[in-house]
Amino acid sequence: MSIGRIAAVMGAVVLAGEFLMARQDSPRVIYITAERFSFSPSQLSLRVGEEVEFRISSEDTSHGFRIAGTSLNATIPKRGHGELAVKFRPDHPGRYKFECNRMCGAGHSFMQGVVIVEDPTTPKASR
Ligand SMILES: [Cu+2]
Repeated sequence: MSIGRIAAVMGAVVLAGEFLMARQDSPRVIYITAERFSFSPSQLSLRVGEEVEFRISSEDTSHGFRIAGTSLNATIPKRGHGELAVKFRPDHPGRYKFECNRMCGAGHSFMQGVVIVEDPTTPKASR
């Protein structure tokens, strides 16, 4: 098999992968639990351009969910009153802090986490 032939086969495999990803009609769902005074999980890994849906429920009172540096700023209903469902698609790689933005008690200011957004096209060695 010539080098050119191998490259053509690899290209076809990459295209097939992108086609499959584009065909997914529903975004990846990430479930998060909010509870005085933490989110679980508190560290989320996303890829640039990947749309996800956060489904966040509270174990106690109403909380907030705000991702710094983005327009995402929403309220998580209190336990037994359903869940917050919001879609999110990060445009840029980076570390985005998220936090509760509703005063929920003494430890409110500790209620935070981080979304780590990576660009899958950037080789790890160059970062
Ligand atoms: Cu709070």
